[in-house]
Amino acid sequence: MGWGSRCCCPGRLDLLCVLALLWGCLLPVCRTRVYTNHWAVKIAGGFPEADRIASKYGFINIGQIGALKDYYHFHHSRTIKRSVLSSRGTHSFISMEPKVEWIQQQVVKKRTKRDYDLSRTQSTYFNDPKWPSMWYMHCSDNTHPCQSDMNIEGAWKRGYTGKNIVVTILDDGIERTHPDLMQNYDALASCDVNGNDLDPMPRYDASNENKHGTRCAGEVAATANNSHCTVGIAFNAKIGGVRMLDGDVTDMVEAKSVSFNPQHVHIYSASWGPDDDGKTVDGPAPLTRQAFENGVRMGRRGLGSVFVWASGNGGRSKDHCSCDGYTNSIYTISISSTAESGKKPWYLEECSSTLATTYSSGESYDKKIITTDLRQRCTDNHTGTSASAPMAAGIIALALEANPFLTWRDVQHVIVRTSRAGHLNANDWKTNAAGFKVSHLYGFGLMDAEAMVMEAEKWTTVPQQHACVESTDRQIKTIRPNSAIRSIYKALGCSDNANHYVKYLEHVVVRITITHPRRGDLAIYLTSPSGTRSQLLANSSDS
Ligand SMILES: *[C@@H]1O[C@H](CO)[C@@H](O)[C@H](O)[C@H]1NC(C)=O
Ligand SMILES: *[C@@H]1O[C@H](CO)[C@@H](O)[C@H](O)[C@H]1NC(C)=O
Ligand SMILES: *[C@@H]1O[C@H](CO)[C@@H](O)[C@H](O)[C@H]1NC(C)=O
Ligand SMILES: [Ca+2]
Ligand SMILES: [Ca+2]
Repeated sequence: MGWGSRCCCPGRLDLLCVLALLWGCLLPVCRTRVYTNHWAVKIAGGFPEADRIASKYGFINIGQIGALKDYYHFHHSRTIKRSVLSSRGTHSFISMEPKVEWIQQQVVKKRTKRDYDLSRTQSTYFNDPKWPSMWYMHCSDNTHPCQSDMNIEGAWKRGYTGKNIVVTILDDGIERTHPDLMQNYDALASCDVNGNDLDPMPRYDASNENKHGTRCAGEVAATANNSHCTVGIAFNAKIGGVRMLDGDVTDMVEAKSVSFNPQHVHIYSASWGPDDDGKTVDGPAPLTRQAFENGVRMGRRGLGSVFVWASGNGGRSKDHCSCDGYTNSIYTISISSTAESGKKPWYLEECSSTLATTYSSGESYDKKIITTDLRQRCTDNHTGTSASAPMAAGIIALALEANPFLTWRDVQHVIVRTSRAGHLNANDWKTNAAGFKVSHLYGFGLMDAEAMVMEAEKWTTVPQQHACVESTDRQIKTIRPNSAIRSIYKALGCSDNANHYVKYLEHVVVRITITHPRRGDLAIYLTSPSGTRSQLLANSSDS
């Protein structure tokens, strides 16, 4: 079964495991497909040719899909909007057109926002009313200090506040008229994929369902010292929003979003993903996979787009973030959360692809995240890994201001070198052969903004990436109940290649196909030559 495919016969799991000096995994899902009346089509020959073919078969050509050349978004208004059957009318003969290289009717993907419902003195003087209570920005001077500081003020004091850095939030919109956002709002970093226009304003309803993007945006770039609301971590950065979660999420919608204006946007922050239910295995389908690859290769004039991702909120369902192909990708920076106390939050998902951690909510008595809210308000109860990813995006913006020439891989290296275990509570901290402390809960630890800007200032770009690809004999092996297969595969690190053997390991991507009815019965480990053991998939008794 193909990896992008979401249909699922009982019992077949496809694993694609990724590890970034660390590790992770994914697999697809058992669910009925729901087809939309949108198609992604690849047509060579430019826009006029695409238009001609669209009208010949009764489609409307909505335009190129994000930055993907030759890929177009076609709409067919006479097809029903959501159907469990793929469309079969005369329009389906379009696939026979010689110029049509590839076509795919878009299916609805379930994507869940990563917050959850909840019903001092300081050294920098800002007149914003919420500043004194923004504990994670100046935690060392609180009456109840958190014991590790992300040193954001330290980065500010070195002159970095996000100037000339552009961040966009891929979510349910951004309230661009919010008094704390309008000054830094960047229309060029914003669009509305759901409404197919340029205005990312959220849709308002009684329950404020679409508050999530506006909350994330304020964490990054709320204006400082304007007597209003809060202070963003990169309060002089430009901030935009891509409205893409308020509608059917398809591969095409995701691809348009992650490839939106890649020569202008530097950092994309996403706090959503597949269901965190402990059973799902899902990840980017072909267009989005290609959009990620194009982003790191060509975005930011070849330095690579920076994609920051929330690691997931499925802790209570024993979800494992390796089963989420977005957080798990080597192209994304996957961010976990810790509570004020340094304790593991109840929603935290463990896995080896997590790179680092920022503060967020914890138990009900722990402080939460303070940020801008829908309807020009502020909130002091933003929560979950949703709150952690934008915080990381803001810190990365400070580092990119300190050194705008960091590549997407440099950014990951700088994070690994500067994050700290601090007081973060986990029973699996270990020091790997490269000398870094690492945990499946927190990656390389709590991010440190001041250390990051200092490291960025003096950073030399890492050497070119080399890929060493090895495969097994594809022999079928059976796992007997309550037993393990040891040493399924022993990698050689391309040791037979004099030029390209592995000297320094950056990422590992593991693809495994397993047929089994229940994800929770399985555990997969990867052990490094020096003995660092990474769990690629955790077994659990209840999923
Ligand atoms: C969360 O914050 C908002 C805005 O401040 C407030 O209206 C809401 O009542 C708060 N919810 C809880 C559960 O505290
Ligand atoms: C904020 O504005 C006040 C005036 O309202 C000023 O005294 C203070 O120095 C400013 N703070 C910073 C950090 O610029
Ligand atoms: C995972 O499997 C191991 C070995 O069978 C077992 O000891 C452990 O309790 C399991 N963990 C969970 C969470 O079920
Ligand atoms: Ca403010
Ligand atoms: Ca998850």
